[in-house]
Amino acid sequence: MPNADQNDILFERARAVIPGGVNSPVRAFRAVGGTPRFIRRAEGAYFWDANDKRYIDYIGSWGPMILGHGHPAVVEAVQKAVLEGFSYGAPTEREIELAEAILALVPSMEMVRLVSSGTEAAMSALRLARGATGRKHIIKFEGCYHGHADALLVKAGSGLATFGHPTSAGVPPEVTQHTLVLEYNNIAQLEEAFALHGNDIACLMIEAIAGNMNFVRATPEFAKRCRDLCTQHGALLVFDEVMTGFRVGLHGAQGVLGITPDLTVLGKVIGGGMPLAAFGGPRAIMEQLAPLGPVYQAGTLSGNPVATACGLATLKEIAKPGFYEALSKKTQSLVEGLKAAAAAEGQPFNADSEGGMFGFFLMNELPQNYATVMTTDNAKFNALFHGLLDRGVYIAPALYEAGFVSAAHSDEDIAATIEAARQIFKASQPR
Ligand code: KE4
Repeated sequence: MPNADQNDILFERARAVIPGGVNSPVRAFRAVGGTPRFIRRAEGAYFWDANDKRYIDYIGSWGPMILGHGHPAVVEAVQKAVLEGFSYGAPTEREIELAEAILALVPSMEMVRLVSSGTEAAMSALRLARGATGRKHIIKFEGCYHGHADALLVKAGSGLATFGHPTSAGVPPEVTQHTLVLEYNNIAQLEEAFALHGNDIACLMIEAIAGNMNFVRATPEFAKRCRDLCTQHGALLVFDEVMTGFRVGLHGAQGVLGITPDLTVLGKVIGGGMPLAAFGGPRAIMEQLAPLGPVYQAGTLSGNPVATACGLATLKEIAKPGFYEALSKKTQSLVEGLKAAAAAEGQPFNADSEGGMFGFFLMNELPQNYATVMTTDNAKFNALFHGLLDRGVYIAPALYEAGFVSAAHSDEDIAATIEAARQIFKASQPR
């Protein structure tokens, strides 16, 4: 009897006690099929599954592991922190240090509140925007994901005047009735929405480089219109940088685009792999938050001393001179290599990257919106995903997810990835 696949065994056990066998849906491989890999350990650019098979990791915990797994300075900081205590439920100096470090790197923020997940940060920023403006309506874009707070689990209504409908059971339509869902990069729609509802809009929330539809950039014109229309109508511009913050560059997507949002939502990298996220902005807005102001927000583990130690140690490393130049160069070499491999085999393919974040599409264009991304041939993507997985390369198990390169990925890892993809492109040649 060949060695039983330990991932199958664990998956069966997991499904008996955890819905779908996972604690976050995308991990279940339902979009790509097959058995999720149960990871036993990780180091640098790699992790090993339950069969002790090694993979080059392009998930990086969906963004946080920008230094790679187990960076010595981060491990040391966490080990020291846990010996001082896991959690106090009282303020600590380290929370001040992390807040100061974030504010030094995100000039649009004068104050920041630490929380434990991107969902919590986006949800809180939304409540703050509504509280600070006294308005109810919000704008989001199809293809952007801001966590699973009820008001943000919305799909587009039938037209501009109509508001969104819930994308999830358990979300009453009353909760999403104030959420307008527009097409990403569609300036005409944006202008119409503000013309119709401008004075009732509390905020516009956007991923300025959208990693939840793989990798779609807001055009500079679109991003500027979002900024200008929010200013003109007194709505707050909220950049959800949970994924792009400290990932696409030291100053995030707002640094790449040169746009100053009113509020910024952060997560992933700032926690270095521990549960930590944040939201922040100008003092006048942030001081609307409890305990100073009327907008309530709280959290047992907010600013957790171990998570803040992990985040601080991570930020210290990425703030070092040359970090992003080296990371960007490595990511670009991956993207250019994949494009060349696909072209050599006559496969429709395009890709883009910024800093340590990349995306690719099995089409020759770079999509500008969600509808175009979703025209991807699922079967072709799944074949590529599993072909890479079999060759020890782990990319996102869904075509609408971005990829992440860490400082630990070597040139050899990049070359091996490109070669693996070339073999798959070649094999999928029409005979
Ligand atoms: P969390 O609640 O998962 O920490 O963050 C929610 C969130 C908010 N905003 C953006 C732009 C995000 O990308 C996310 C979470 N990203 C997904 C990956 N696309 C996390 C992976 C998962 O859901 O398991």
